[in-house]
Amino acid sequence: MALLRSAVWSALVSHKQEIEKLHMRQLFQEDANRFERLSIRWGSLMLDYSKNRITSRSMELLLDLARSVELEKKRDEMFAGEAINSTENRAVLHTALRRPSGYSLEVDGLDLSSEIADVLAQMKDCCERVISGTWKGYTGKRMTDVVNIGIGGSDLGPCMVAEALRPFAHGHLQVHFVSNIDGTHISETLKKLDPETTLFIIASKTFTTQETLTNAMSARDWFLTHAADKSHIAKHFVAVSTNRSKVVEFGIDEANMFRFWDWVGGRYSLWSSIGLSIALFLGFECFQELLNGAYAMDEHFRKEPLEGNIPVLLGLLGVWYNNFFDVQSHAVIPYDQYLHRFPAFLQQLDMESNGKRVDKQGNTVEYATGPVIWGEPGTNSQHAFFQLLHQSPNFIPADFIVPLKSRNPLGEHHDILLANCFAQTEALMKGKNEQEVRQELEAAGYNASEVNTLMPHKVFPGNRPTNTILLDELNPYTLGALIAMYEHKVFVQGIIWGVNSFDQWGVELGKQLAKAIYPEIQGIERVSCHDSSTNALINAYREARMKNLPDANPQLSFFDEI
Ligand code: G6Q
Repeated sequence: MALLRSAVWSALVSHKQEIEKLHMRQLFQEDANRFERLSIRWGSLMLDYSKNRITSRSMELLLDLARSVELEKKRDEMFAGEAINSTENRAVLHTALRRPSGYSLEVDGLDLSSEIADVLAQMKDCCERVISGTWKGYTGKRMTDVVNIGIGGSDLGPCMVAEALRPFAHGHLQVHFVSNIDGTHISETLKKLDPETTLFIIASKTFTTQETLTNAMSARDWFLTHAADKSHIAKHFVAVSTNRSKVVEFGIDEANMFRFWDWVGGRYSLWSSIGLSIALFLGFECFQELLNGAYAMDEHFRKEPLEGNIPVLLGLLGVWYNNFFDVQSHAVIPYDQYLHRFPAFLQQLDMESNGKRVDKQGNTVEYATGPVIWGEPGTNSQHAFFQLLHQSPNFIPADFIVPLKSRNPLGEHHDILLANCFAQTEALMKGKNEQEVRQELEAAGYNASEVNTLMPHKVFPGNRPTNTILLDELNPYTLGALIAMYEHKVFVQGIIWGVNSFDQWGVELGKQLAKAIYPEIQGIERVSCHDSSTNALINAYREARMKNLPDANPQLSFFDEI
């Protein structure tokens, strides 16, 4: 592999061996300006990356690595609309969705700026009518609830943003997200709703996704059992899709379809009309602010020299640990309850983008292409898995995301929250050595034998890297910037690893096999055509199903026909 054989890669391998034993404690002691050197203030966001296992030389080499793969050229190709999604022969232009209109860029013969502006105007109009109550349901009542039915990229982004920005909601509408094919998800959601005042958004780029269409059909059935007349669907169902004919086939009025385009990847689509649920819940102005924040980060990513470029630095630090320290996971810990879905959103963004086993040319890669992303809000996570972050044999880098201002300034809560956050990054960096543990135990009155027994358990190795991302506050603008920051970080890493970050063939096989198994589950014959494990599992369910649903008949469902 060219990357592994490159001079800069070898230099990084040697450099890692040289600095492996260096402790960050020592690096901080030796350099009073370490924070100044290794932090960036960018508007209302600050990145502190000083608590990483790096020296100036590490950063020089990592930046050389970025240059060696022509990162800047490839970044510009993405912004210019080149078909960088090579396996699907598509441009990757989620950045165009947040760019102020008036630019000139054509894709597939369409003028992007005016296309996007048209859809934004349609979204704005819809928001105004629904929020003001001029959009009426079939009995003349205003809408009180919006249900977004979608999955993956058509769910995770909007759901995460709606949760994160809940304090900005105008309060005239509640929003709900249904994604799981498990009937529990839609059933429990519908229990809370009144069909006369509920607006469903069927959000599906392809409009062929089994889970979404099944949930949409169930929502439509539920609606029609109350509304009776199919003509009422037009007042209660809208669609967000690239597939006009399937939307119409489903029975949704074409006027209620919000389009988007092939050059918007699912996990990058919250900026498109897939964000309609966000705009309805928060108001169109907030949605526009989200776009503005993301655009500002796009501009930073596009124009800032690499050494001061936040997504570039974050991407390189990830590569440093993933490829040179063989670290296989990365934690994301938001110190903000409103960001509780952020790690789940990032899991898809990062792992679906770069979890690839071949490079763009189809060659098997011989290096890791991305860690497992996981996390939970602080401080809950401190009482759950931080034990492993502090004392497991292998270290796990972590991002701490921290709004300085609380939306709920209640007593001492925010001070305590932030004290915990800063204490954790300090503890992870410094650790507690044998001498410190010994002194502490002796001071507490333990005898020599007790000290020796307890000591190994109480030592913290430290030297565990973290990035801290401070936001002045969490608002639509800063959230937009934060999401775009991670999108570009993922892009940077994809370029270094040489993979296509914008396809997702890995999700296909399971879907194909599910289509094959589905009729077998409903059949009357025992299944014997798979491996013994799969046969046994299918048959166990078939038998349970026959007992639980004796009247169930094999039936064709909507998605068999598509
Ligand atoms: C995202 C993926 C995937 C996709 C869902 C939903 O990048 O492509 O998560 O968003 O499978 O697809 P539809 O929007 O087509 O229903």
